Amino acid sequence: MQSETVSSKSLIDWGVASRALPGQTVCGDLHLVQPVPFGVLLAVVDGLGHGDEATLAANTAVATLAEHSEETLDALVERCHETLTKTRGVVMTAATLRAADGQLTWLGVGNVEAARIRPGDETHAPAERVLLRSGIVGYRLPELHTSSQFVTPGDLLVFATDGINAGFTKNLPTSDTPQKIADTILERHFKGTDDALVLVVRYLGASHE
Ligand SMILES: [Mn+2]
Repeated sequence: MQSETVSSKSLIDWGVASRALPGQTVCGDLHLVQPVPFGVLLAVVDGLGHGDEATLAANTAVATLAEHSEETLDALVERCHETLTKTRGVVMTAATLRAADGQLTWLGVGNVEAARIRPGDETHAPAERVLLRSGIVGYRLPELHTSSQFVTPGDLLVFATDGINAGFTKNLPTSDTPQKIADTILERHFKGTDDALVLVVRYLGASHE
């Protein structure tokens, strides 16, 4: 018999791949994977435009999320909206994964795609996609409504900014590591006209060792 400590370390496995717009040295797309007492906070942020100003906006958003990571997603997005008013703003999708029962809650403002994929699903169609409401954090917020669902061990969450072509969930090598899956998506679907970032998270299950 052993006591089980739930930590975000055993909750997920993840990997990220990103690339700047050709000719730029910095990428304005950033991610956050932050352990919180109840599980983990995940976010992908796309600073508007590219270059230093986009990176500044994205950095500000990620720092705000990290600083207040225990708050609800709506509260976090509102905080980002306040801290980003003097920047170009960002689009973002943020999610929390609760260790106790695998509840996923997510929220998207603008066009950072997020999909839940069940490995072995031959249709390769995402089981769920985050509902994206148009808006810009720091400039114009839509009404914020989170949605929740329960994930199953082995499920993948894939976040992608708009520097990645639509259709990135097709034919994924789902048995690869999250890092390899992220690299594969970037390789196959990088548009080349914008910064791009892919975050891949595999839910391992609350009691995973
Ligand atoms: Mn973009």
